[in-house]
Amino acid sequence: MSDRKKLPEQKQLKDESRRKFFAKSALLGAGVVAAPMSATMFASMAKAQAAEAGSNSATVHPGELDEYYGFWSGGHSGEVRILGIPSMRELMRIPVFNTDSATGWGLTNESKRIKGDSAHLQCGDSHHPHMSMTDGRYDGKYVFINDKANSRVARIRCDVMKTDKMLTVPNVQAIHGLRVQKVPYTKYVICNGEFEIPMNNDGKASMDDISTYRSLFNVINAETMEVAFQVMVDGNLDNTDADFDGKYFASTCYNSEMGVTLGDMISSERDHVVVFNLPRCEAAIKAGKFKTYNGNNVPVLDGRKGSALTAYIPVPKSPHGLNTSPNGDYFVANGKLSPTVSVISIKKLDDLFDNKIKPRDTIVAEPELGLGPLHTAFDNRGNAYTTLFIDSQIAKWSVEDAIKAYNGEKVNYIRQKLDVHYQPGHNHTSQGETRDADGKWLIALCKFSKDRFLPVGPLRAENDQLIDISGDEMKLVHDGPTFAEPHDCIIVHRSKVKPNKLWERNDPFFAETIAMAKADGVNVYADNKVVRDGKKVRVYMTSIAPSFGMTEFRVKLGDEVTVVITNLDQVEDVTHGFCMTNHGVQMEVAPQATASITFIADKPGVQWYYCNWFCHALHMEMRGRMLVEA
Ligand code: CUK
Ligand code: CUA
Repeated sequence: MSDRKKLPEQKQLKDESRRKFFAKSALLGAGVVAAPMSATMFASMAKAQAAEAGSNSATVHPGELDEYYGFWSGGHSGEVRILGIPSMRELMRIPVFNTDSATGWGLTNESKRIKGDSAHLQCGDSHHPHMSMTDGRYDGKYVFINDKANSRVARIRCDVMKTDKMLTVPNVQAIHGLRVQKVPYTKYVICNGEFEIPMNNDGKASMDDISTYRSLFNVINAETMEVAFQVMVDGNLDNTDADFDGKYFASTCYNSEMGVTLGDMISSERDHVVVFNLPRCEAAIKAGKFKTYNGNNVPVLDGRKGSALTAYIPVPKSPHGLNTSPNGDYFVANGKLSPTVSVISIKKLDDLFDNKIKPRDTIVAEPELGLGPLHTAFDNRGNAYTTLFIDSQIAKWSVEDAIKAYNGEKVNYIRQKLDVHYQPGHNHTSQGETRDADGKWLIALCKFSKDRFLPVGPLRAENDQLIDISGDEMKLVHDGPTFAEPHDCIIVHRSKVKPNKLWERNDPFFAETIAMAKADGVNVYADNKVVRDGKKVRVYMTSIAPSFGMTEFRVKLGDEVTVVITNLDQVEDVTHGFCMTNHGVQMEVAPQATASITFIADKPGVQWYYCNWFCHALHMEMRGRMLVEA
């Protein structure tokens, strides 16, 4: 990962025009109307440069809306972020596996219920946000995200943009690659268990005999968010994607040796892509041909080499990304340690599963693109865009020409290589994982920003670069600093997403809290009431800008207090908050929502609570007292 000697393309361009400008101003003579002249000239220079940037405009003027929603993984921050594309403005953060101070995610009772058995975990590592689809097109319903750190999968409801389901996947460690079934609809979310472990992993089975370690492919029901079944494989899995026929899933495997040290993991020359035959897997489950492990009842199919449920296609060692072309013809496995990507013809998989051809016969191209190919994205004109991690470039190449070259024709399949800054991991094109790939924008998620932004200490931002791919040439148009760590993102046309403006009063998100109120004889929409139940106190109050329905309530020292707030405001964007000072209690209460939080009243005397989401000119005055009797 050496520094680039050559200046990046865009920088060269800027420096050149700057040099020309300085030459001109030198001719005009120093000091003569220098200030107004330079301002004007800089402005016209900027305009000229913007005009060079293809037919797409990345400029979104103040007050204008973006054409696309971007859903970004927040990496080891554990969250998901929403960006506007092409402006790259960050619009929202959706806390998922993390604990969030502003919204109270991980603190409120509603969020703890959703986090379920993992509610005590405060961290996560989100990698792959992907939206549910119907007939291979985004349907705007859910975004799914994996947690590599704690082997979880979560679902975000796109009508409210909140996490509504979370699942800890059993029998595996580290859920990594995640995608959705594209056709006929997202019945299943598919994801890879990355780290291999003994089956069972109870500390009684041998931990020294590495040959007993296994990793599993996981198929999760997208509606119930329960594991439908798992498939045991040889090797450990990395990334995955689905076809456009509702038949095959494919995963890359980077450690077919099943080594536990780096040296072991990269010893053999070839690893493989595992293809899963969904109809056969579903039939095997129906026929009861599965086992269970670790004392749970999740059905596990045996898909190791030789199984009729899977096919193993050898590819150069340590492949990483796995991407389906939007025309549904190919799975592309990205080489990582090999400068190549392997193009698998999905049409040939039927023959492979019927043993009519050999696994390598499904490979129709293996173009050499450059050093460290990690992920590939597609436009709607037959081009693929592959990140080259080591070369710090995006390689644009023609899939059909790569196939011709593989068949011995003398063609150059490389269309262009563009410098990015620096070391890109994932990339993604606008709607490029769906039938609606439109070939307008490409995002390169660069792992290092180095000299691209003002230095901010030893820890640096990463760099999400926006690239205009609408013309014949890729043009870099924007540098976007981001915090840890966008592994992956999707770009969804705004017509696909229809978020609510207010909460619906019957939303399941807080239904259990409403049920608790009912049992207490409280109508949360009208009543302000304190209910005592032994040492437990439930405080129900309404909020309407700029006041809480209750300006004081009394409890006893040591009581367990649950505060339930219902926001009666019906005005868009008037969110209230609730913070009990000195108690680590803070939460969001959006318009028409009910939210609750539980804590111990462990400090005697007057304890002020206040609204911490700015809601009114008298927002500072929106507060009240908890009176704690010792
Ligand atoms: S992985 Cu991060 S660069 Cu988790 Cu999709 Cu490839
Ligand atoms: Cu209510 Cu601020």
